[in-house]
Amino acid sequence: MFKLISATPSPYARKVRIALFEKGIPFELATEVPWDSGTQTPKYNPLEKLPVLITEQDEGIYESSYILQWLELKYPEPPLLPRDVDDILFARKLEVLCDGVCDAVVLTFFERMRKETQSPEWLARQRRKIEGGVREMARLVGERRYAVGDTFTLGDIAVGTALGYLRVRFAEFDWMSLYPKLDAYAARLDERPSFANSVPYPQTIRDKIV
Ligand SMILES: N[C@@H](CCC(=O)N[C@@H](CS)C(=O)NCC(=O)O)C(=O)O
Repeated sequence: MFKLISATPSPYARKVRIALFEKGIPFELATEVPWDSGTQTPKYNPLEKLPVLITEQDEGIYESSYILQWLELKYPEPPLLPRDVDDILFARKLEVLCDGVCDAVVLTFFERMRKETQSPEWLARQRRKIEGGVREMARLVGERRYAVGDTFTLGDIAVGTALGYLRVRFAEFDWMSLYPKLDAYAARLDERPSFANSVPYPQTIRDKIV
């Protein structure tokens, strides 16, 4: 059986959890704090980041977009990528955008840890990316039920997990009022069992990071 190294707030790990669930692939969930010295993450990923999907041969597969592609190629049914080439590229574009928003939230989280030495310029830059990224998500998803085409795909995984992460780590941004259609879309996604079973929440980090 697969094992997945995951963290409770991680949007990247949640992408993989949702893909595994939607594909009906059983896995053992290993919840860790990637920043703490006790984590198994560096044993499997020299970049020391989770998620890591560990195979039965004890091989670590890492980087959420790569894991999703790996799963799609090895376990094509049910597909999480659309069939049409332009639709595939649109779903991947959404993933790039949403991962970028999450990256900006992570950078904000750690900059805020610096307390009195934190940089307002750096925080403003990340905030622009987050706000601009969500504005673009709202534009790209529009009023559709699914982000791409008429079925659930990687596009929905990307947008839904990024928006879920904002609720945990960047709650001061009220994107729900700014983009009520995006909010309604996110609420529909949250009803899916794969989303409901992986609702993110904060973790206690014990080691010093920055
Ligand atoms: N681009 C990576 C990002 C993964 C990532 O940043 N994971 C965080 C947890 S949410 C982590 O493990 N960070 C530890 C570190 O950067 O050293 C992916 O999509 O998998």
